[in-house]
Amino acid sequence: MNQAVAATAAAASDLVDALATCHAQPLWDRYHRVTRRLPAAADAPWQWRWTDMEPLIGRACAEVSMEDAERRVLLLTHPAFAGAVATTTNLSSGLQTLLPGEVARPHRHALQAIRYVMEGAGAVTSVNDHRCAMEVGDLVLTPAWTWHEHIHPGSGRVVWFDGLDLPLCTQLDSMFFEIATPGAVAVEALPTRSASLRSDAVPLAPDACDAALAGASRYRFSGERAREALRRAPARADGSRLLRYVDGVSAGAVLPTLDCYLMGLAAGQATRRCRSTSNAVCVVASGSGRSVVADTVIAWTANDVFTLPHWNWISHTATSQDAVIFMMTDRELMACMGYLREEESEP
Ligand code: GTQ
Ligand code: FE2
Repeated sequence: MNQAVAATAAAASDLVDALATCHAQPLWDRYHRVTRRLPAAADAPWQWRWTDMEPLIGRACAEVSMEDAERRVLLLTHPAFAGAVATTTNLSSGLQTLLPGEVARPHRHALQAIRYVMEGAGAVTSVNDHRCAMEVGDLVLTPAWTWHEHIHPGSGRVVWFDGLDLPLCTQLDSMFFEIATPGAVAVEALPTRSASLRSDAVPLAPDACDAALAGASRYRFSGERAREALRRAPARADGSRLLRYVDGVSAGAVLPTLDCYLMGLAAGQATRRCRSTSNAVCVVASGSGRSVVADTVIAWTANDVFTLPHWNWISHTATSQDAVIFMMTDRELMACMGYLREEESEP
């Protein structure tokens, strides 16, 4: 190092130290560490196999009573977010189980959540006292600040996938929580912002669309209707069919932070490779297949859960006739923030 360069470096470091005493930093020497060229998801794609989780659900039912649990949920937590409850960026999820006769008491929170039923029937989720029946394939919404309880007057255990925006809500420090007291007043959810409809997805409205009715059907999408609509949806160029669950009033995403889809795959035909700044958690509704997520191959079958972290090239191929995947994404969140970027290429 010549003297002039050394003197400049010493002066720079002196300036850095002087800035530090005032809790300031120079941007110029760290610009490309602060402003990265590309997203780089913290988490690798991950899979929670039903064959691994099912016995643990059985154990939780045997070992944990609803007197001891606000909710009997096995959280699906990715190791890359150690210490935080996150399944992938912005999204958390879990497997919740209710046994016949059990009640998960009413509460409400700022967190926004969806429930997708994986096993059983006969349970009911009350959303602001509107009773939403829960059987396999049903989707139930619990928007921010709506009272919700789960009860199971039927027979056989009911297992469902819980999807929430917990990591985002934590990051924004916007968490509120209350347990219901007698006479608690309900606030109905507002319609979501009407948004960028995917041109290649068929919209599926809730069981009833009239927000003025504000009935259970506003918060529920029956699995039977969804499967029927998926069968009728036109196949895209790669043979897949896509359904988007939409708000009955706005025809936008079901919730401001959670945007849900149902995708049917044609056996043996790889979907067009795509990548997105949005993240997804997938629940295999039926059938089997494999998904390529960057360099990772995930072989999946019914009730497996796996993640599609952002900005990985993704393609899915069914190995059975009836392959259907439920997807919870933060796509609408990213679109509203101005951060949604999506690309497609041939397989
Ligand atoms: O069912 O109300 O997985 O409040 C996490 C938080 C489920 C619920 C979760 C919750 C719930
Ligand atoms: Fe809750």
